[in-house]
Amino acid sequence: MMRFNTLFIVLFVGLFSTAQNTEKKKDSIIALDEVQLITMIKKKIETDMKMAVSVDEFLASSDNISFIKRGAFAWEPLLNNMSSERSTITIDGMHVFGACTDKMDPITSYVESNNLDAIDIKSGQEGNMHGATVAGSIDLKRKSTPFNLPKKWNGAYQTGFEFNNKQFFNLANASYSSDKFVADGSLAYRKAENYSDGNDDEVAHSQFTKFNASLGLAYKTSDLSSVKVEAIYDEAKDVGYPALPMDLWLSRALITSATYKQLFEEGLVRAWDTKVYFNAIEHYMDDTTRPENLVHMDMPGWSTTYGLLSNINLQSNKLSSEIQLNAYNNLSTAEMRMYPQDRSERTMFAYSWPAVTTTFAGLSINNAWEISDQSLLNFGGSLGVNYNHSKYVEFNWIFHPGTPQEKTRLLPSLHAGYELNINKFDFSVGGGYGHRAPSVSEGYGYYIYNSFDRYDYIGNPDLKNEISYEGNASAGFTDNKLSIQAKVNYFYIQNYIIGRILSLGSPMNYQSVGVKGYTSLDYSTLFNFSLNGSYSILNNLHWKGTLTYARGQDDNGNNLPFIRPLSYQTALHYKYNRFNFQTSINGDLEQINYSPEYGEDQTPQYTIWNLSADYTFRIAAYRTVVQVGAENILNEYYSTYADWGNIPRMGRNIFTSLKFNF
Ligand SMILES: [Cu+2]
Repeated sequence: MMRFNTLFIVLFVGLFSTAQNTEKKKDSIIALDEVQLITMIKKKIETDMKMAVSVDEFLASSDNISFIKRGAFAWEPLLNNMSSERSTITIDGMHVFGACTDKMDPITSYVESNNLDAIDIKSGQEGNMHGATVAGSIDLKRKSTPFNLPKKWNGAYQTGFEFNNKQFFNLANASYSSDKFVADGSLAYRKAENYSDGNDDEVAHSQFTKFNASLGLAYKTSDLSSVKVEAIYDEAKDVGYPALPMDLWLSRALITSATYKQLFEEGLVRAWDTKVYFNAIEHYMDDTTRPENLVHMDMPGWSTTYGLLSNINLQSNKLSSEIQLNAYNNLSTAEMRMYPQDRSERTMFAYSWPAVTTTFAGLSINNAWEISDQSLLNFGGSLGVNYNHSKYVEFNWIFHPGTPQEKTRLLPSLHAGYELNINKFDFSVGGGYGHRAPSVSEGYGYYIYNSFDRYDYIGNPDLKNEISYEGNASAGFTDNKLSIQAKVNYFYIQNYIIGRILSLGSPMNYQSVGVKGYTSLDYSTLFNFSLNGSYSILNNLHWKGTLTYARGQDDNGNNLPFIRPLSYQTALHYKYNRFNFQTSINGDLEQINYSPEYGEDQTPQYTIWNLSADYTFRIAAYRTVVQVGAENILNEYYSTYADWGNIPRMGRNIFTSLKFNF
């Protein structure tokens, strides 16, 4: 993969030619990139507690996201308490698929907080815009500087140190904006050593190193049109996964795209965006750092995706619509090579992903109809065709003799929701229906070792589509001091895909206790509830709180795994002159509804207390913020319901950061 190195140099040169800046005033500009006809929730990529967060830490601040953690790096996001196969995770609508059979590399691990502008999370079938889903969608929105800003150069540099794992990070981003030309670039580097838990014991194999660079160049081809090319290069090296029996030696991603955007001043069609994209990921695991392994396995994986995305925005008097065509082709291959400890001779070779092609094409339509000043109806649907092909089908034939090499599925989706605003109250109610295809592992995986329940997993190409029926509702109250909002959703998922013990076959990994095959349960149900409140106690003193509860059960009334117990967060924010002080307490109650059948044990309750302070000042013309804080101040020893193998979380962590805005 020589092209990675060339690209790296191009990015580097590109960035250093754009390294000085002035302050950003984006709000006053009406620009090409600001046209968004269907409203989106936009958030700044920082949390109340911490201004220098990782993408994972930022996502964690959303109340419908939880995480499976296999260490300190690359957490697997769970949307609505469902595993990542059930959501579509995209970068600006582009599909990127991880190359690790053990989920060491969710897509969120290939971006950085300084090349993102926002994360757009949609629950359930409302998230069908980028493809078939059950849980919803997470779209990572990259920074996109508008044309013709009053100040041509903008940027920021952020550095910091976290004491617990000696993490040192440097994040820089810069943009140039002129009448005809825009450039956006970012560089990020993080290096961390092993972290320590609440007993001050070092958690071995929890270090990581990550480098990320991105570049976007846009050119205005006419008053109302532009072209843009973008690239992200990400490299993670020497990443430990304390909860897994192996680590990561190297993971590299190249994510590229070219976009043509046309705006229209009048008429029904207001904007038309077309993007072609390519991304390639390579992933090399390493278990030679673990002396306890008697047999070594190399398990490299590769994932390559080509795609097309075309989006039209339509606007008539009271109705705005978005129509999107998604098409992509992905090839996922993973190998398993086994060696005895002296590595002199290879003893076994298998494809854990037998070169599986997934080709998807789908059309989605979403509409927002303003019925009156108080009420809005959102409705939409999509239809997709999903095609799979397994090149080395003989690996699938071992457990599913004679299964066809190819499989085509139709994936429909429908949703509708009604929103009502009366004075200070708002209400919504909605429903959805949708199918998803099994993932590559669920359909075609071969002996994928799951260290959580210690079974080897076998895919089943003949699995039925998972079918979701969903209902949701919310109610809220907002005035200038108090805001309170309650949300619920309920999913009834037919043909729910999960691993079940197979009587045939013997385990291949020496740690594993048996073989599980992916099968469909008749159905499963999932319920999610959240309550959010905020209150302005004084002008400069604010309170915020969140409570979430979820329940998941299979068709026998048994608990589903990785369902978050009752959890809470409460935070106070105080502003004094140029100082900000924040403190928060968060925790989960005891996990009552755990699932021994799927490898879970009961997790006790925990409470974490955090504190931070920041100060804003100027160094010459540069607005500078310095922050100091501590997470888990009381050094509590804990692990959560979703910590793989009950690995303990980080103990007390003092963090510092400094940010200059140019
Ligand atoms: Cu891996």
